[in-house]
Amino acid sequence: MSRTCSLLGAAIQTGASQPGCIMGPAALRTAGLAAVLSELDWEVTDLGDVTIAPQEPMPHANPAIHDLAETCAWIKALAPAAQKAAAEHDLPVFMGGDHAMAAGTVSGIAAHAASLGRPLFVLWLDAHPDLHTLMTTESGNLHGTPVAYFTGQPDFEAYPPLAHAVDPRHVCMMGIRSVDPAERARIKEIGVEVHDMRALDETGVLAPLRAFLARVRAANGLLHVSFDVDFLDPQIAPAVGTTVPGGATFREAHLIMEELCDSNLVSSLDLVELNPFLDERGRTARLLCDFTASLFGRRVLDRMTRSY
Ligand code: HAR
Ligand code: MN
Ligand code: MN
Ligand code: MN
Repeated sequence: MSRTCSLLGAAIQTGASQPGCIMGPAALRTAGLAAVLSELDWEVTDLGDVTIAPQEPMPHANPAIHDLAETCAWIKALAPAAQKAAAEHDLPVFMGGDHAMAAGTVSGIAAHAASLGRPLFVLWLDAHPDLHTLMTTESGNLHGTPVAYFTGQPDFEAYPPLAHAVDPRHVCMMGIRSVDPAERARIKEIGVEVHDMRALDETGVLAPLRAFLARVRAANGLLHVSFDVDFLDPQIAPAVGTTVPGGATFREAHLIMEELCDSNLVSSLDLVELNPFLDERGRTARLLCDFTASLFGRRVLDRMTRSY
C-alpha cells in the first residue's frame, strides 16, 4: 500500500524583505513536485493554497515590524490547516512562501503531536536560526521569528496564542551561518541544538544528524523538517532573497534527505523561501524538487537500508 502525502501552498511573502515568495507554490507545482512524488509511489493529494483576507495595519511597540497583521492571519489560517493535513496524510508538505509560515505550520503540527500524546522534534535547515522575538527583531522581517514563537519565547502577545509549544531542546538546526546578537544569546539560553557551517565542515552532516534521529526515535517523536532554500549554497540555489555564502553543498543536502528517508521518522515538511523571481530558468525550483525526491525515496541504486 502506498503512503500518502499532501501538498499545501502558502503564498506568504510579507515576512521577507523583498517580494517574490508569493510565486513559490506555483513554481514548485510547475517544476512537477506532485509527479515526482507520485513516481516514487506516494499517493499525492494537492490541497491547493491556503489564503488570507486583506488585513488592516496592526501597530506594534517595535516600529521596525512590518506586515504584522498579515503574518498573524497566516498563522491563524495555517495552523489548523497543517494540523488537519497531518491528521489525514502520512507526510504533508507545506510549500512556501517565506519562513514566517513555519510559525503556523509548526504550531499546527505541535497540536497534532499533542493529540497523539507524542513529542514533536524539528530539524531546521537554514542559514539563519529565525530566533527573534517581536521585541528583538531589528529588520522587522517576520520570517526571522518563527522558531522563537513556536518554542514559546516571550513577547509574542501580538501573534495568535500558542496552545502547544515545541521544547527548544527538541529543535536541531543545521547550516547556520548568519546569527544576530539577540539570537546568539537566546540559543545559549534555551538549549536549542545548533550545528553551524563550521561544525558541519568539521564533522560532516551524518554524525550530528544520526545522533539527532536517534533522540527522535528513542522518544517516539514526530519529526518536522523545515527546509529554507538559503540553507543551500547560493551558487547552487540562487532563488532566495537572503543569500549567505558558504552554505550546504549539493551532496550534503541530498545526503541529509536520503538519511532522513532511511530513518522513516519524518512526518511533515516545509519548503520555504523559494523566490522564483530571482531564479535562473527554474533551476532552484527543480533542485528543491530533487531534494524532496531524495526524502521521499529516490535512490541512485537500490541498497540495504541501514538498520537503526
Ligand atoms: N536575522 C535576520 C533578520 O532578522 C535575517 C533573517 C532572515 N531570515 C530568513 N529566513 N531568511 O531564515 O532580519
Ligand atoms: Mn500523521
Ligand atoms: Mn529561515
Ligand atoms: Mn534563512
